[in-house]
Amino acid sequence: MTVKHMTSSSPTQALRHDWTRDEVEALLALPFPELIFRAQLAHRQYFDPTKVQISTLLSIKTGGCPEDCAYCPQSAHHDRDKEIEKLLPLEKVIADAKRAKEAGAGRFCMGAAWRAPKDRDLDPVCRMVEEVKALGLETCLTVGMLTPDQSKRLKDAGLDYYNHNLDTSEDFYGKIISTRTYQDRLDTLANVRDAGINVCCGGIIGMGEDVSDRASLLMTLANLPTHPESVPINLLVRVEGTPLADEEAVDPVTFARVIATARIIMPASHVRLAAGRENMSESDHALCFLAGANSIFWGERLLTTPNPKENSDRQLLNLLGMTPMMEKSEALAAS
Ligand code: SAM
Ligand code: DTB
Ligand code: SF4
Repeated sequence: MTVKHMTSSSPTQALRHDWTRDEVEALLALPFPELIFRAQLAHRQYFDPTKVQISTLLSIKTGGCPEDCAYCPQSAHHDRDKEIEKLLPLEKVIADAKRAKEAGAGRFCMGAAWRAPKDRDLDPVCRMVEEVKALGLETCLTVGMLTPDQSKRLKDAGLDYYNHNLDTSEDFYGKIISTRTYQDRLDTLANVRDAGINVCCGGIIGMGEDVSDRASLLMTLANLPTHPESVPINLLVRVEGTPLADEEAVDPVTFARVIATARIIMPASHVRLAAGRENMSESDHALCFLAGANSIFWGERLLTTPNPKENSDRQLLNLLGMTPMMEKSEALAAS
């Protein structure tokens, strides 16, 4: 039996880019049932709420990164005895992408532990993008800061999405990263957007930020000239050896509030329940989907840390009566 999802009865609202921090903070603080109701109305204006976009990650260059991001297991600044890997060979990337496609992924996201690629690094990366695209997968890349020219080269290679997170509020940023500025991040996002590549940009919850930092991050994302097409909301993976290893855990309702608020203020974007799913129960996941998340990473590894196995994600989607969104056209009217 096919069940058509109920759409919202109100007409689609225009996308807003003038949110204030107070407005976003007020959404985050709504009584939970009211917040979830509003998020569901927003979700149904643009998407089938039973569909989930599926991406798979591959770390194409792991470890030894010169940046000092306090959350990241790949930073060379943290005292971690981890092996540094060189850029993966093209054949390995193609084999992994084929496997991801067979497992049901629609998008393949390649990440490198670089501050910014050198121009010569981009030659092999462009080949990877071309070959993954030729398999019929959407391509996504996250390799650090990009110049306008580098962004254009990647667009010409067939890159569909570029992931570059703002991670937190501008005020809190300096407590987490000292080797680059918030403006550096915004500049790369503008270069990527100007090159005609879709933007994937979000942040991390659970780094010791307060509720006004969360509001400020979400406000900045929604007030970009165009909403990011994908908004990954990561729950901090507390990795031993990183400065944030002992941060306090965030409760599932607080996390779902962030997802619901992102859904309300960026209703046409894919909101991804990104890192941090490994320790979430089925009901925690359900809460996030009810709050408007409609994208996940699929496959047993994120970049360096574990993610739920495909089989347990299949069981989860079956339990919830949800199915993978295979076609871009399945987003009803995403901008
Ligand atoms: N080096 C590039 C950069 O920083 O843009 C690309 C790779 S970086 C690992 C991609 C993103 O992963 C970061 O922006 C951050 O949001 C997320 N991330 C890294 N470590 C994380 C952790 N321990 N928990 C949650 N998210 C994390
Ligand atoms: C994003 O927002 N989350 C992904 C992806 N974009 C590149 C990365 C999560 C990394 C988690 C820590 C790790 O596995 O190393
Ligand atoms: Fe490097 Fe990216 Fe990790 Fe920061 S988040 S240390 S830039 S790999």
